[in-house]
Amino acid sequence: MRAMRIYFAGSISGGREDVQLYAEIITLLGEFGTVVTEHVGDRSLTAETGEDLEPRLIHDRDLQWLRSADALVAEVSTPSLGVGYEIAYGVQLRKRVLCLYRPAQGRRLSAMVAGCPGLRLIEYGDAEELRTAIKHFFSGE
Ligand code: 6IA
Repeated sequence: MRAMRIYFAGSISGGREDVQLYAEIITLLGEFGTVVTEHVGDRSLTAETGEDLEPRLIHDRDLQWLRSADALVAEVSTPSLGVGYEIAYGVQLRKRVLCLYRPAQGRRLSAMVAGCPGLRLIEYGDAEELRTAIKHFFSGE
């Protein structure tokens, strides 16, 4: 049986404040399958420099990876147009979609994610809750 392919989505142009967290999530996801977007957790990929590729190439390549994936996991605490777009695309393709959100004072998750029936939204506060959320999602609970 081939390993599950997991597309991880996290903010790039939207801000890289959580990049360390993305790297930790990617490591956790590695226990359940192959993460096809490891670069999202790469510190050297910043909002300013980004990848030195044409936007069209990035768009087409990322959507191809998403089509080839079994599941989409998105960290949505830092708002990102690209992550929102990928979530919508994943939901349309009827992929399994997990959104991970860290509530904090002064921010509110977009209703387009919070109210979307085609995805699973889990709020977490610490690394333990994050680990449990991911484990439950992949064990089908
Ligand atoms: O709107 P954002 O940039 O925050 O969107 C982030 C999401 O879109 C991530 O989950 C990625 O899958 C995808 N994405 C956006 N930009 C890139 C990129 N280079 N390379 C790979 N995936 C990307 C960024 C270059 C840019 C800063 C000019």
